[in-house]
Amino acid sequence: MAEDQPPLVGIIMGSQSDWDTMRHAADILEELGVAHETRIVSAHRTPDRLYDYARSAKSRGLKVVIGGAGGAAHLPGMTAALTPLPVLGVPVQSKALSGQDSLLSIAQMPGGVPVGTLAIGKAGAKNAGLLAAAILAAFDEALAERLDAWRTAQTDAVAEEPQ
Ligand code: RP5
Repeated sequence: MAEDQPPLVGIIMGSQSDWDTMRHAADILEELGVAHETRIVSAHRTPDRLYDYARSAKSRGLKVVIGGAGGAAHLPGMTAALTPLPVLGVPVQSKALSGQDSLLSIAQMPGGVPVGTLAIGKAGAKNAGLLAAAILAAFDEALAERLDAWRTAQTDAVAEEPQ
């Protein structure tokens, strides 16, 4: 369904090595039928690609950008500096510091340039997908109903007693 539509959410990540984490954002958007694209865009290794991506994101029809990076994780912040779109940041769990470095790099933005920072790792990527969907759902009743159904199914799946 969503594959035929122009992407509304851009999922970008600093490296191929981030995909294991960031695919959880893509999976949720897929499940909810939200058209999205995925790209490797590194703030440090491909700065021109970052500039082009962020500068053109809005005019290409994207509504939300999810950026995931680890270590000196400047990707979400630099993206937020270059686009007026809402940017959600996912701190990828780094080897050296378990993602504490990523978290602080993404969360500690200067006032005036916001990045909506999620949790470290898989939970953060999943929640970034859900949050992007919730932002879009404010203007899309059909998506709001799918998101409600997803949340109800999650609630119903919680057993009262451990097995
Ligand atoms: C960051 O450096 C990426 O976001 C990644 O999390 C981290 C390590 O990248 P690789 O050395 O695995 O490519 O830019």
